[in-house]
Amino acid sequence: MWRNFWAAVNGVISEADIILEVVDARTVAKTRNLEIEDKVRKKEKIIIYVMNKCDLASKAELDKLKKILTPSVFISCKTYHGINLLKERIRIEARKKGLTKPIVGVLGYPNMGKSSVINALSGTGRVRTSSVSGFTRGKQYVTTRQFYLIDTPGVIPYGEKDTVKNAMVGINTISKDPEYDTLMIMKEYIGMIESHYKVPVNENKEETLEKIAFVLNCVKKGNLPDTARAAEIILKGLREGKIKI
Ligand SMILES: Nc1nc2c(ncn2[C@@H]2O[C@H](COP(=O)(O)OP(=O)(O)OP(=O)(O)O)[C@@H](O)[C@H]2O)c(=O)[nH]1
Ligand SMILES: [Mg+2]
Repeated sequence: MWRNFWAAVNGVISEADIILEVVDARTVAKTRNLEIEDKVRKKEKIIIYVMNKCDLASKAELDKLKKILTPSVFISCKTYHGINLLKERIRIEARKKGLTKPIVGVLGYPNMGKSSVINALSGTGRVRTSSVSGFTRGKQYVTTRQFYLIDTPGVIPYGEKDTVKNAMVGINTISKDPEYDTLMIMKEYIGMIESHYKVPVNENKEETLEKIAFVLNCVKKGNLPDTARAAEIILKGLREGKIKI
């Protein structure tokens, strides 16, 4: 993990010609980082918004976003949707600056798919990916015929503690308190988890979690609901897109 987040981010921005900000297409507003965007602009570098995991997002939402953020490319590293468009977009932006082989830095929160984007762009499994957030530990350089790519560890800026966001999109895959995180998500996104498990929405979220535990067959001795285990399953379902955001 980078010790000094901003020093590291600044370093990559200085080094690169183009920055790909990788965000989760399901929750773009929550997974983009305005401070990073501001720094990229101040250094007069080019930013391309890369909405990844669009295989998990709703098309109507994506169409709306397309108009707001430019230049943006919607991709899926799972289905390879949009990868050629992304390559083309990088080439177009590079040409505007007179560059033939640009240095492309990839930034974003943990678990957004930065390393997967590098692999998709290079056409090889050059860097390792993982469903555990905070997997990439240091900067990694990958050279392809067209680009110099820099993979970076996704880091949450110090002080940012949006539990709901972090748990829901897997920015933080190792939750310190899965039950608490799940209850908070249920409070913020009324009905999202309930409708997936076909249980009624109830003011009392603890009761709902108990019901879901039974649905999931998470039961402890004495036929008691194992809400901690149920919460872990729910958070995993959200991260992996099984539960629709
Ligand atoms: N469904 C889906 N999953 C994806 C996609 N891209 C990446 N993933 C998954 O998301 C997880 C994180 O991917 P990584 O590429 O390791 O993410 P990262 O941003 O490099 O993560 P850190 O190195 O931890 O910061 C992995 O389990 C990937 O398989 C995508 O387009 N769709
Ligand atoms: Mg990575």
